[in-house]
This record gives sequence, C-alpha cells and structure tokens, in this order.
Amino acid sequence: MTIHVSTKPGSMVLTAEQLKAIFKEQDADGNGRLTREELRKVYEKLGSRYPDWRVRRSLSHADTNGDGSISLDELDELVKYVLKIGYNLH
Ligand SMILES: [Ca+2]
Ligand SMILES: [Ca+2]
Repeated sequence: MTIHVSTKPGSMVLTAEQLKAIFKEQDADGNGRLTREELRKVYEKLGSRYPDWRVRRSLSHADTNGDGSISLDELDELVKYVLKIGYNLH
C-alpha cells in the first residue's frame, strides 16, 4: 500500500515504511512522541493545505490513550489512517 503526495518541487509515492520514517524524522526532540506541533510539520511536509485540521483528525483517530500526542505504539495506527485517506490528504 502506498500514498501519493504532492510536495514541492514535485510529487512522490510513499510506502508505509517511508511514511513512518517521515513521522519519526519530525520527532524533533527525539522523545518517541509526536506532539501537535511535530505532527503539524509532517502534514506541512506532505503538502496538506489544512495541517491543523489533519492534526486534530489524526489525534482523534490514533491517540488511543488520549494524552494529546502520538507515541511509537500509536504511530502504526496513524500511518494506516494516513494511507487510508490517501488522496484526501490535501
Ligand atoms: Ca517529540
Ligand atoms: Ca497518545
């Protein structure tokens, strides 16, 4: 399963593993959790026009323990969600 994203200057096709790597890269403080701010950077990078809205949707979908951030355990669920929304990402 892959996702097609439009980024500048071109577009790319990402697998689940590549997508997961992008999320992990944006864990700027390296604490194994993606905060709202870190998630926002991922969606900006993926070319989303409404990154804040995407962050809210992501948290309501994948933040299973409700602490307001995505842990590595929850990241698999988030990646599945992003792959599922596919073209609607933007
Ligand atoms: Ca972090
Ligand atoms: Ca969480």
